[in-house]
Formats: sequence, structure tokens, C-alpha cells
Amino acid sequence: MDFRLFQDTICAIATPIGEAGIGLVRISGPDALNLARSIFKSRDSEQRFNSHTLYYGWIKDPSSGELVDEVLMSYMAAPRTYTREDVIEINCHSGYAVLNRILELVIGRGARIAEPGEFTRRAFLNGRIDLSQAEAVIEVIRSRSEQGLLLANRHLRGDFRSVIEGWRAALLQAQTYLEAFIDFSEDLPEEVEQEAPAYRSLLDEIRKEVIEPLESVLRRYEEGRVLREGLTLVLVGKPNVGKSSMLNALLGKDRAIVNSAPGTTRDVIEDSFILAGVQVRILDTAGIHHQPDEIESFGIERALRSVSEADVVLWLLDHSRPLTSEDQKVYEALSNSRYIVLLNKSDLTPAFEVEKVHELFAGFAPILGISVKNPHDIERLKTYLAETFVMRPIECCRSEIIPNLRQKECLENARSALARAEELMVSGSYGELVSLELQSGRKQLEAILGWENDGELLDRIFSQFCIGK
Ligand SMILES: Nc1nc2c(ncn2[C@@H]2O[C@H](COP(=O)(O)OP(=O)(O)OP(=O)(O)O)[C@@H](O)[C@H]2O)c(=O)[nH]1
Ligand SMILES: [Mg+2]
Repeated sequence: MDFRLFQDTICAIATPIGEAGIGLVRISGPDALNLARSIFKSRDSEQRFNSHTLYYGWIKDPSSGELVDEVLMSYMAAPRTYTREDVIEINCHSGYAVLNRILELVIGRGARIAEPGEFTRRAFLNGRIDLSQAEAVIEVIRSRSEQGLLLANRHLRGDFRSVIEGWRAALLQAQTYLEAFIDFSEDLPEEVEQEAPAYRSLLDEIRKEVIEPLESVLRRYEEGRVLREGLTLVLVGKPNVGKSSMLNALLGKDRAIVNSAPGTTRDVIEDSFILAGVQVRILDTAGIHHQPDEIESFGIERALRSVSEADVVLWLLDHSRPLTSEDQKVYEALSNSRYIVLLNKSDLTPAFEVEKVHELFAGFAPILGISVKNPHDIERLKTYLAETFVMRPIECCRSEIIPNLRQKECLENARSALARAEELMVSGSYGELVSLELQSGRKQLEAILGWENDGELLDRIFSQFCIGK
């Protein structure tokens, strides 16, 4: 079977351009094979091409006869290919000149350069994958942790699609029942009342089969974000409490300057480490205090901005010195953040009771006594962070699907529509109204799979891809 949705043939360099062992030029479309035939020469002058086979030979400029590179070329005939079209992949040496020369030859014979993500877009438009799978392709490429990769692969395999299709089928069936029921009752409100038990069981069914599992998928969104994007920690506190020392200790290297004089760090210092398989971005910031000079006040402004990016703020207090109004100032800056309190310098004599911190600041935030000077304490802190902010999400998500931002929004819209359907049913409204809400919920689920074919949405999604994917 030949796919003819697209008449043109696209091509791109699919590997990063630069010196490397292998580079790849990818071609997809109805002319792919003809085109390749005209520039590929093997020992066998009568070379025939079988699908899903790799051929050894040379790329040669047909007009000058000049040899360009020694290559391995694969041919995959539609429809069992990435795009469902004929696909040719030329594995050549990776160098700027070689890759560009081959691409030019391909373009010279009538192919057009692909836009970012266009191969995957064709895979979607030709029906090989749904939109959630296309999004999973980007996730696989961008995964920053093993867990994120596992998750992306689950979506790529189509797990999200099967869950959504299950819900969709349940809603469609509910709607069919409801419509049959509407036909019988001829919209008479009294009849509706008489049929309340039937209504009730339909409602229970939708709750159990769609609304509840949908809500549990929505709850996993935040956790998924950590697995996908990693965790951002921000160290804050008044000057000299040991923020930079803590940064260095967590990274296991001397990244930031540490000094006994307050006001050492003036800018945001960023680095990263791996915790339980997840990438952790960590930011050290300038000490927050009352009378900053000009440079310090820029630093403090940046510190506050960083706080708003944090998944978790590590707020340091110096346990060896009395609390001050500067600690209070930091506390006020954290009112919208998730934070834990680290009572640092526990190797020195404490200057206040831990209770005091509970009273003044912590509320429900956890408080950990710690000394940056003690390696055991740093290990303990890492274990705590891993268990609380990484392992828990991993446990929750081990075998589950997790929506991305776009999918989460569709799910939220679906949930609102279903909640309205529920209210209407409980209040005994007309079946038609309920049916409309069920339909609108179903449409939101379909949007996750890309059934709407909304061009703008597709542009937005596929423009995130690299060229050649
Ligand atoms: N005894 C002891 N000293 C510590 C500890 N943590 C940090 N210090 C010392 O406290 C001083 C300040 O440490 P920094 O890490 O520079 O503090 P900071 O919070 O980054 O300070 P600013 O950048 O000025 O805001 C240094 O002399 C550190 O050696 C600790 O746990 N115990
Ligand atoms: Mg510092």
C-alpha cells in the first residue's frame, strides 16, 4: 500500500552537524527511492532495492561523477516505516561538508528540506501514531532522567491512548443509553423522575469508569513534571548561614566561594547533580538582608526571582547565632513556596531552641538539624530529599501514565464537562443537556489524541522538535 497524503518528498540531516563517526540524511516521500537511486552507486550496477535492507556503496554526484562519501543506505518501503511513506536513510561520515553536500544533491533532485518535526508530523497525519505518542517522541529525546525516559516510552508505546480510548468508549456508551432513554421518555420531566434509578446507575457508571480514574491521572501531573524536567532546588537565607557551603557539599565540589565574611555570594550560582536517577538543578543565592549596597540589592532581587522557580526551597538558618529580623524577612519571601528549614551549623553550640523555629516560621514545614561540615549529615539530607521529592513520585508513577501540560488541560476540561453532566443528572434535568456535556467531555479526550486536527496546535507541538525528526 502506498501512502499518497503528501505528494512531496522531504529530506533533512537527522544528526547534529559536526565531526563525528556517523551522520544521517533522512528522506521520506513518494520519490525517496528514485532520488536515492540517482545518487547512490554500489558495486552492482544493476542494483535492485528490497525493502528494509541496508546497502553498501557510494554517494556520487551524477552531474560531475564526483564521489562524495562512502555510505550505508537503508531503504524502507511504505507503509512499515516511521512516516508510513517510503523512507531512505543515508548513513555517511559526519562532517559539515559531507552532510551538506549529500543534502544538496538530494534537494537538487527534487526533495524539499523538512521543517522541524515534519517526519513525525507525517507519522501522525498518516495515522501511524496519535498526538500523545508524537508528544512522547519529544519526551524521549528530552528526557533528563531514567524515570522520565521510562515514562516517555510508555506513552510512546500508546499506553495513554488506550486509557483515553477506554474512557471515550465508556462516555460514548453512556451517551447512547441516555439518548435511547430520551427517545422513550419524550422529554417529560415526570418520566425523568420515574426513571431516576436508571439515571443514578448511569451516573455511578460514569463516575467509576471515567471521572475517578481521570482524576487520579490528573493528580499525577505534578509528580510527572519532576520525572520529566527534574527537580529545582533553591538555597536561600540571610548572609553567612552556609548556603554556598551547602551548595558545594551537595555537589561534592568547590563550586561557589565560601567565606566567613557575610555577603560573599552576590549572584545566582547554578549547577546540577543526579539524585535517585533524576536531574536536580540547584541554585545558590545571595544572602537576603536589610541594608544591601547596590550590587547586593540586584543579587537579592535575583534570589527572590529564583525562589519563584523552585520546586523546593532549602531555607538555611544559622543555629549557632540568634534569629534576627533578617530571618523573618526571608520567611516572608517564602510565603508562596514549598520549603524545608535546614538548621545549619549544628556542630556549634545552639543559640536558640528548635521550638522557636516551629513557633515563628515553620508551620508544617519540616525542620532538619544539619552541619555542612559533617558528611553524614549531607548524606542524610540527600536521602531525605530523594525519598520525599523523587522516590515518592517514582513510586506513584511506576506503572502509570502521566499527562503533560497540554494533556492535563484537556483532562481538566473533560472533568469540568463531566462534573456539569453529573450536576444536571442529579438535579433531574433534560437528558439532552446531559448528553451535550458528555459529548463535550468526549471531545476533550479526543483532543488529547489529536483527533481535532487543529493546525495551530500541531504547529505548536511539532515546532518543538528538532529538524530531521
Ligand atoms: N562550623 C560551621 N561553619 C559553617 C557551617 N556551614 C558554613 N559554615 C561557615 O560559615 C561561613 C559562611 O559560609 P558560606 O557558605 O559562605 O555562607 P553563605 O550563606 O553562602 O553566605 P553569603 O554568600 O555571604 O550569603 C563560612 O566561614 C563557612 O565555613 C557549618 O555547618 N558549621
Ligand atoms: Mg554564599
